[in-house]
Amino acid sequence: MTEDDIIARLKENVIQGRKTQQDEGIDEKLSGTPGVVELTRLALEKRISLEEIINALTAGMRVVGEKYSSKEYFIPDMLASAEAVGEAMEILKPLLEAANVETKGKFAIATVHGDIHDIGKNIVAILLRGAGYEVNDLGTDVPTEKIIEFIKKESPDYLGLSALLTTTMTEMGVVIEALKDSGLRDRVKVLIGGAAVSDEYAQGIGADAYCVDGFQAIKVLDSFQQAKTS
Ligand code: B12
Repeated sequence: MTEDDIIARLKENVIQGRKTQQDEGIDEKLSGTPGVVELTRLALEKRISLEEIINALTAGMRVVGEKYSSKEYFIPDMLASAEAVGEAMEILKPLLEAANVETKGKFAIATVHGDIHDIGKNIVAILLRGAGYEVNDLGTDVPTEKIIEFIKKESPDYLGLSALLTTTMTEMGVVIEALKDSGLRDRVKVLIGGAAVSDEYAQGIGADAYCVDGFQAIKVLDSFQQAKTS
C-alpha cells in the first residue's frame, strides 16, 4: 500500500465507522480489509507524519457530519466513526505527548455547557501537551461556574473552549462575560474552536483567537509567547 493509499483508506474507514479489520462498516464494501486501528499502525510504520494522519481522521469525520446532515447517517453511525477516531488517537497519544517536556504555560480546556462532543477537544489537548503546555482537561458539558472556579484557583495562562453546536456556541460568550464579571478576563487568554464557530464569531464575543485545529492553536500560542518576550 502506498502512503497515499493509507491516508485515503484511513479517511474512508472513519467514514465507514470501521475500528478494526473485523468490523463490517456501513455498507460492508471494506469487509476484511484493515480498519482504522490497523491503518494507523501501518501509517506510523511507514513514517507518515502525525499531522497527516490526524488530518485524514478529521477529514473523515467531516464527511460523517455531512452524511448526518443529509440524513444518510444517524447517531449510531456518527458514534461508530467517533469511536474509531478515539482508538486511533489512543495509538498516537504517546507519540504526540513524548515530543516535549518543557512547560510553556498552563492551558485549561473544556467543551462548553450543553455540549458533549469531545473528539476535537481531546485532539487539541494531546497536541498541546506534546507542544510543551501543561494541559488541564476540564471535560465536556462543563458549567460556566466550574470554568470560572478553575481559573480563579489555578490561574492558567490560557483557556480553550470547544463547541460544536450552534445552540452551545453562545455559551462561549457567556464564559467570557463571566470572566469579565469576576475580574479575571485580563489574566487569561481565551482560544475558541469547533465546527460551529469562526474567526468572526471569536471577535464578536471578545475571544483572543479562533483556531481551526490544534496545529493552528500551537502557532497562535507561539505568537502569544513571542509577543510577551519581544
Ligand atoms: C461525532 C459527532 C457526534 C458524536 C460525538 C461523540 C464524541 N465523543 O465527541 C455524538 C453522536 C454523541 C453526537 C451527538 C450530537 N450531535 Co454531533 N457530530 C459529530 C460529528 C459527525 C463529528 C464531530 C467530530 O468529532 N469531528 C472531528 C473533530 C476532530 O473535529 P472538531 O470537533 O471540529 O475539532 C477540531 C477543530 O474544530 C478544532 N477545535 C475543536 N475544539 C477546539 C477548541 C479549541 C480551544 C481549539 C484551539 C480548537 C478546537 O480542533 C479540533 C482538532 O482538529 C459532527 C460533524 C462536524 N462536521 O463536526 C456532528 C455535529 C457537530 N453534531 C450535530 C448534532 C446536531 C448533534 C446532536 C444534537 C444530534 C442529536 N439530535 O442528538 C447531538 C448533540 C449532543 C450534545 N448535547 O452535544 C451537528 C451540529 C449542527 C449544528 N450546527 O449545531 C453536526 C455538525 C452534524 C451535522 N452536520 O448536522 N455528535
